[in-house]
Amino acid sequence: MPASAPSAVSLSRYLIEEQRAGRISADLRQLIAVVARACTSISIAVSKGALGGVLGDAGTGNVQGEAQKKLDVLSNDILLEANAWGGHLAACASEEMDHSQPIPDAYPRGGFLLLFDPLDGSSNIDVNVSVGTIFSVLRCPDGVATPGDEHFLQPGREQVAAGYCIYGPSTMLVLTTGNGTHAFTLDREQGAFVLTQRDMRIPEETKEFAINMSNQRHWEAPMQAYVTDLLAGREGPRGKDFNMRWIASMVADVHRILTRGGIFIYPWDRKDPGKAGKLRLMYEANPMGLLVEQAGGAASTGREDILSLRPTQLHQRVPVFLGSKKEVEAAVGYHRAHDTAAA
Ligand code: P6P
Repeated sequence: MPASAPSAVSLSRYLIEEQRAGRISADLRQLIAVVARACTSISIAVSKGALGGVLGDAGTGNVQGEAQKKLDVLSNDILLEANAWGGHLAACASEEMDHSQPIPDAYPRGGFLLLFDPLDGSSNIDVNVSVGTIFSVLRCPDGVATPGDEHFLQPGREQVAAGYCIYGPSTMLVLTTGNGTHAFTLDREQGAFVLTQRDMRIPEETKEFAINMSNQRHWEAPMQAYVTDLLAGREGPRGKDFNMRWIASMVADVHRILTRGGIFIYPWDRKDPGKAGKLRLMYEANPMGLLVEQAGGAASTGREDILSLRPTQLHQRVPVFLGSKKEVEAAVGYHRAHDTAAA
């Protein structure tokens, strides 16, 4: 062994140590390594920007009714191709695909289900703002040879791994396998992710909130009351001034919160009353909720723990309040008080 300073811990070494400690299986270790390699390929494509011929719309739409960016489609393809031969998956599901996709018979299959938002925040791509990949790993139910959408419908607490890769000034992979939340930075020269922050912790208190204020007139009463009190600052009932940030890339807003605290909110609003919220439970709220909880934060719909929800549809949407534990509890308190008064 070299006598020099302790060597940097690569993602590969971290995962082997977790496997040796009995906290993850060899198959899960290898699945995460495949996803990380796919994220490295996406990072390379994203960083080319206009030079890569990958900006702008793909001219197609997804099941969400959203116009797909070229990079949405490319990122989705990269993740599917990387996992086809991985041998650790039984099926994949994606924001960009109407239904889940079993690993074809011609390819090796494994015991996990992988869900992902291949390029979250892609509306920011054309203005060069950070975007990211969000992923969630579930176990394929025993005895299911060819999983369908219904086999993905497991509560967020069943996740065996969750993470995101943020493509910003640096590319970072933030990961949990249920033993804390850890950050790895891509060393482009080595082509490897290096552990740069072990055990991220979200401060319980915060003075920073993230929300799209343009929707304020569409929110329900407890949401109006909660934000009004935030804006009242130290003269108001909260007794302190708050700052606001909104990047409109969930990965970037959540990464800031994991790094320095805050509360991220995308509540239900009356703009489209039939929708429970904007963000998707299975491949946005659940993985982000697990990462945040593992870092000492909280994740709620405003009324229920996100990770305890029993999913009913692959692309279902939920209201999202996540981040600093005491601030999420404060927001939930406004909703609870409203519901009690209305009962
Ligand atoms: P709005 C991106 O489209 C996304 O799904 C999240 O990444 C982000 O937090 C949210 O939508 C932004 O929504 O309504 O502010 O554009």
